[in-house]
Amino acid sequence: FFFQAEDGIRDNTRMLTPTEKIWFNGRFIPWEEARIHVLSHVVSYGSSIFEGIRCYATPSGPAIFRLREHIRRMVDSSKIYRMELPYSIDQLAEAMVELVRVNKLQSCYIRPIVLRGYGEMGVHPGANPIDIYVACWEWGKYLGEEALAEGVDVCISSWARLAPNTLPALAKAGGNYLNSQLIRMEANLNGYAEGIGLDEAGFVSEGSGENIFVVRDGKIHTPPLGASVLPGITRDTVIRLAGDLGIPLVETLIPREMLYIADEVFFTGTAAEISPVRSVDRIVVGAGRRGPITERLQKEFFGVIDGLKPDRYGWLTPVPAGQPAMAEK
Ligand code: PPE
Repeated sequence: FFFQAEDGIRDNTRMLTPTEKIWFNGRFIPWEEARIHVLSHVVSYGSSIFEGIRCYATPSGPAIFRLREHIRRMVDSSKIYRMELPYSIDQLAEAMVELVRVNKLQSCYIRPIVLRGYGEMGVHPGANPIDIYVACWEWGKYLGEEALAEGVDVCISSWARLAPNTLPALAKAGGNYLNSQLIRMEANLNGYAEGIGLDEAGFVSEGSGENIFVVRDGKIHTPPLGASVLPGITRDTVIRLAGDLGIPLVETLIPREMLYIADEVFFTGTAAEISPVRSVDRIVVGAGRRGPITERLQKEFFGVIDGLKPDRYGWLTPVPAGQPAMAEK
């Protein structure tokens, strides 16, 4: 055996519950048929890019949060990796709306994946096809049910984030998540909910699957894109909401010890939403529970996504009820 202790992350809440259909290269196929060959380029070389998008149940039906912004980041990721996408942003948006509709879900997590497929072997992607899949399923709270109210205990990882000029952090590529896996496994094994990666220079970068924000004296700080962070859609959302609420916010380099002396720390992400952090390296952050600025931002955020506050930025794409417009082939 390689390992001394149970890592405590094998819980049932992560088990996938299949839905009916998955979108594959322009048509819907049954969930079970969305398979790839083991010698597909992506398996050996990590050549995939993906997105994570949430669809929320609102009083007027299901609505996808910031769909176009997610698709735009997917297009950006594919451009960085020289993967030509054979579909337009409009076609991809329509596919995702239809996917939620054919699977008859009120709320779900949507996972588009672009991968280099099967054909040639070798590092150079060559003539391997670029295949696009979009799946969706019901996904609960990422860092546990209580996390949104109580906050989570986190640590600084001994693993650093991707250094510039190694793997591009602005791309949401499958391969980047090897780094995330190391961070997350180490943190969970040591009894923390999540780990925070520092950038190559030693400044705070982000969590294994979340951006990070630090509050001190009423001002919010978040690392700039140059600190090896993913340009998070929720990060952008919080920046906009803080502006609206008149809370000062700066994108600036954050030294590690700033986390220890912060009044509030919180994560943002599609899966994690806005999750407070109550301790870092066993040092209590602020009062050791969700702080007032975190709570105000959560209220605003959940107000919009639950359809209870006006969608003043047009962030919600409704999923119309009724017969699917796109043929189910
Ligand atoms: N940083 C990383 C490394 C990251 O993976 C995410 C999302 C974010 C920041 C926040 O980005 P955004 O979702 O656009 O606000 N992580 C996705 C995948 C999580 C997973 O375990 O899979 C997510 O939250 O959907």
